[in-house]
Amino acid sequence: MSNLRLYTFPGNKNAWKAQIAAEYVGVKLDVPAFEMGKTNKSPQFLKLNPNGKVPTLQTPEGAVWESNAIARYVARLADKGLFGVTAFDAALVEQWIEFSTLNIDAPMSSWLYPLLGFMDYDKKKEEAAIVMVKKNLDILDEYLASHTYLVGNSVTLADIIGAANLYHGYTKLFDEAFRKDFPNVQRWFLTLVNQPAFKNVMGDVVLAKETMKYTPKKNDKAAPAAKESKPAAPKESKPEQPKKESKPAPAKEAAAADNGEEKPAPKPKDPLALLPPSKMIMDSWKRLYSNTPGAKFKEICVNGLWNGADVPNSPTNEHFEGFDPEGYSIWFCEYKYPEENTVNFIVMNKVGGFLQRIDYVRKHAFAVMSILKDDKGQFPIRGMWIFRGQEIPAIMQEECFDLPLYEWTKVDTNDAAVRERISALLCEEDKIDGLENVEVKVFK
Ligand SMILES: N[C@@H](CCC(=O)N[C@@H](CS)C(=O)NCC(=O)O)C(=O)O
Repeated sequence: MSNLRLYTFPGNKNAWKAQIAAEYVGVKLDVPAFEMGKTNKSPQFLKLNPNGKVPTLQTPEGAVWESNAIARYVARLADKGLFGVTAFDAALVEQWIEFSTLNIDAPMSSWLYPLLGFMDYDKKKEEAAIVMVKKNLDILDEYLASHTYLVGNSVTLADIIGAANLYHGYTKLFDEAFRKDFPNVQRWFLTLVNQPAFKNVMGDVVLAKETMKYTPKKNDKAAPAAKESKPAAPKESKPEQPKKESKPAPAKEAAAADNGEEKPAPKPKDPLALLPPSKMIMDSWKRLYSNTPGAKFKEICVNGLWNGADVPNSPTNEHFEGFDPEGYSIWFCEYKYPEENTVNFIVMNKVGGFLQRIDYVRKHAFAVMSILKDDKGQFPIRGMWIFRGQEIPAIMQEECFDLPLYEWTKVDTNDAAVRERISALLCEEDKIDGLENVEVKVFK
């Protein structure tokens, strides 16, 4: 047992910086069990690092976060030359750390993250990022033409951080043709990652066969060709497009209609507000869902969905009237490309991003999205949604580019098996469809 605990998910190149430094200085870093999105958002973790990010190092004196700071701290725990020998060496180590972080890691992240689904893809931004990466690799390549390591004649923290920062480049982005332009950087990188201290942490490094490419999804707004096309219609229904008159009138027209007096354009009408009134109030359902204590969840909330229920702890003694199949519909959804979902926190970000992007439909929708785990190491995403009306709200069909990535099935709410599955999803049961229920995100 060490008195240093490094919080990270496995394979985090930012955590490797400290882990490789620890190999050189002969220090042990414990890596506790960690679940992205859970461990790092817990109150205990946020006391260590209010950013909720990893890596974070817990030491007897307190916590350190930011991977370079953690690596510097670890590298100073014993003098093994990781900052060189002289003050000038130490300055060069810092120089190359800054260069690698700001001039290589930053543009490389702008290139890579959209390909991994962390950010929206933009071809122009990708091109600009590649230009920056190449420009800075040129500088590094020229320097390494006459230097074995970045500073002095042995490995320093600059090499450790530099190589960690290039890991995703060499394994995902730089194909053979790209690598050929930077022979000295490649020689230096391969020398480092084949050192036992690096290998113990990083494992075998396999160079990219081809450059990871952006694969536009059908109707993805980032894909230029898909811009004009509409999302695919859900499986069992043809959703209505919003009526023309629901679009805002241009400001000029509105002003003209008012005898030349300037007037702001009218707000677009909400087509769902025009539906016949329903006894079921979406907000009331959400309060029932949120206020029901866990121990009584099935009895009060799930049962209440079908039969109505008093909302627990309601200061106004609110009663939820129960599901109204005429005013509302329930849908199951399933992500169509589970083979993409192999890293759990990326999948969680994918679902979290989807739900954040549809804030505009909150009044009319409720969802429980489960991230499951199958025996192929994939994370299927399946969920249940309640929508006002009989269709997926038209605004969502127009605006939401996540929608066509899922198969949508409107369900028969009188079917006992359907109700059973809705109950399992709402209750966040350990197994959904026989698969482990790893994480649940709720839209409410
Ligand atoms: N500049 C930071 C970056 C830390 C960071 O962004 N960590 C990501 C994982 S690579 C994270 O913990 N994200 C979780 C979140 O943002 O909720 C460092 O080098 O440590």
